[in-house]
Amino acid sequence: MTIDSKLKAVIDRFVFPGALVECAEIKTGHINATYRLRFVGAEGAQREYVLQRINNYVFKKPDEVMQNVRLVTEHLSRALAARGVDPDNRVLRVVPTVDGGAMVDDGEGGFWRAYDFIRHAVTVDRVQSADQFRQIGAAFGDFQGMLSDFPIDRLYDTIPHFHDTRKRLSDFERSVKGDAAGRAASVPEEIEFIRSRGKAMCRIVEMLESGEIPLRVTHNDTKINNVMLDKATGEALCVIDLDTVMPGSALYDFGDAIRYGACTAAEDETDLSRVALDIDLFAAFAEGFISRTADRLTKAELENLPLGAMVMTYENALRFLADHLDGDIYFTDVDYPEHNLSRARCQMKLLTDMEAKRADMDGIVARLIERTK
Ligand code: GN1
Ligand code: MG
Repeated sequence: MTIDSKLKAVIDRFVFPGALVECAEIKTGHINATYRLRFVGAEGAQREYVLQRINNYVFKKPDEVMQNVRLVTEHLSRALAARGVDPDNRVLRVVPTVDGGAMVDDGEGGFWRAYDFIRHAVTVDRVQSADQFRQIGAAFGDFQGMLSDFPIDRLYDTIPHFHDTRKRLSDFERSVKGDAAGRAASVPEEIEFIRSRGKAMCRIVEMLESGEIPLRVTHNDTKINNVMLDKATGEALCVIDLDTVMPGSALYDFGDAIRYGACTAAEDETDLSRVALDIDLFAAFAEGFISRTADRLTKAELENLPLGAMVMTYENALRFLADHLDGDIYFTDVDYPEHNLSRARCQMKLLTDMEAKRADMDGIVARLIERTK
């Protein structure tokens, strides 16, 4: 096994047992660099870990990210234990560093952390069945539920204004004006799409401000591939990717899961005729999610879950388009120059379909709420 000496130096600063026998990069997600490590201990026992370099362009204060992750994982472990469930393999566990920290600073701008590898598990990038998506909905619902008694003021806002739609809009206008990549003139319809819905899509921010809905511990990145599923049974084991855990709204978590998982096409599909909301998948996820949160979320939160799906779809459209205008500086994993534009258009098509299906979504959610009473 050949391994980069800088990477080896980082690995040596964590409390891993035994000898490193494998180190492989896992290509997933837009944001962090990820490696899978395998160690063999004295008695031949194998242990696996995930090592990640935190993207410090996105996360300006990685120590605060890790502080959030530590608090939340500890809370989840206690909540599971209180239910009589062994937290091993069900909650991420942060591997300590040799000096007792949660993160290694490599001195070159890189910040690294490690987790126990979740065993016998897979993730899926596309939903394979309604039943699977119902389970994923239950997993994210449980996540919300178990954290509903977490003292929110102990969490850092690690990416300030992450889902502040109003701020996203003003940043968007700055990108249009700045036109750093000289692309604004080629996308007038897309810019208009964002502008025309701006006011309506700020509704969640308004509800948080007015107190109509409360701040909650939010995962903030509830794509289906952030739930690890048991390889054999398909059962949801563990919610991962906790970097964006911070104060937010339950509507964001519900909404982003729908945006990604209940779409009939990939996030960067260029054939827009293939992009739509799969209403059956919406219903399945909503059923799983609401079954675990009905007694924890307020009436206003539950009733507005469909709005969450629309706002998250809008927000991603806006962010992909802004980044296209900025010259692909945030979503840097572009395979071709218009890649972020394709992603933006796909989200716009999905939102348009959600607008058409709004009454259906509302009806499904109303029936599910009624059923839990
Ligand atoms: C990013 O890296 P990934 O794929 O988990 C982004 C999300 C976006 C998503 C769009 C910290 O998540 O907010 O919705 O891409 N994460 C961050 O695919 O910006
Ligand atoms: Mg992520």
